[in-house]
Amino acid sequence: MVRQPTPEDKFSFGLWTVGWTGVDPFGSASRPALDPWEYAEKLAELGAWGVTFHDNDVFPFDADDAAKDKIVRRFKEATDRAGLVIEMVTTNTFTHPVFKDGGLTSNDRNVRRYGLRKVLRAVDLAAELGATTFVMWGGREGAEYDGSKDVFAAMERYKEGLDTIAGYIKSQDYDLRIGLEPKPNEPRGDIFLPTVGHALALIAELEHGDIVGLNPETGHEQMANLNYTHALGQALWSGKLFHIDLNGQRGLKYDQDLVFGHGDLISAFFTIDLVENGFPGYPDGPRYTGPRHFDYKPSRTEHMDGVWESARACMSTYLMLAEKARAFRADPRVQDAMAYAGVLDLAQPTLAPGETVEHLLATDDGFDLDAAADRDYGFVRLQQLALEHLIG
Ligand SMILES: [Mn+2]
Repeated sequence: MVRQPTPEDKFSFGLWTVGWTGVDPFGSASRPALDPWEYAEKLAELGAWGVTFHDNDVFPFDADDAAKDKIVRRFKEATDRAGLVIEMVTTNTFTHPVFKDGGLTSNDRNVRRYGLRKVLRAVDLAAELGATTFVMWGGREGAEYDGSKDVFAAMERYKEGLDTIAGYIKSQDYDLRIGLEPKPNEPRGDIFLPTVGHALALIAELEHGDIVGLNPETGHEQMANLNYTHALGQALWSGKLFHIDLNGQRGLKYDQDLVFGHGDLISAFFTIDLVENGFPGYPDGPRYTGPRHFDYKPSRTEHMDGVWESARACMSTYLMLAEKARAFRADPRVQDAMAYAGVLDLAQPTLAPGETVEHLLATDDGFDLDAAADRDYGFVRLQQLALEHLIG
């Protein structure tokens, strides 16, 4: 039996996750909508540490300043009372039809200016509520038709928008970093920044890229048939893993947003192994220490009881996998298998300290080509040991 989650576990949930009423492109709501503070209070009761939200998860798109202030104050009081941290805030630049061609990269300049104002106001709100991450998921930044978008211009505008927002954060002295959330498609046919790699490449071109990093989501990478754990690994290596969105996805289909672990379980195991235990060859290497944030949707077949059950399931799956990943690393058979496989040897630089290319070219190290070609790696045994720990 797995232990109860506590705030020390740093679990957090988007309000839009447990707050999803089941509206999808084919069906209307299958559950009632509660007030934002009701979701927050219940999440705290379940053992969550934090909550996150889009501006319009808390107040309606058309709320005036007075109505906005009132509802935000009430929400903040409820989270304070429940002991919850508002760790991340994000903007909705996808629901309203004005954003049908994007916010920062719409072909319509007036929409881009409007979108930028909406994002900057949400940045103010994030700072005011004490959030330290500002996620930007550009779900409508993209196209269905290649002829409809000048991609060079779109990258220019994306860069301009991000630098404007990051520059504003710096000018206001906010303790806030931006986390870009890549996704390959849905709702647009093709979304800009479809993968973690694309986002890293754009960040490298920014003027204020030092405070822009990533918020990779399990299912978003897996929808592109990519390896989520590798995406986290490369983002960590780049010093850009600012936030994570954990959920479940089963293969190449629509964005399922399943409970964490209800998709590719062995991939989830290695995700948690990386998050909890770090890189095997670098005990002092970069680690992810941020919130364990879930971005999933309780299936629309579930009543409210099932909603809370699914939130519990995300946390309990995480805790079970963390326990199993620790046991995996501590198992002497695993350590032997890792040594046999050469996993730790990869951390050794290929050239000796100070060695020149000329020296490398002048020697053959007495290299035995046939023996090296004949080498066994034993990766299968290592993987089976992981499976034993996972389900044995
Ligand atoms: Mn997400």
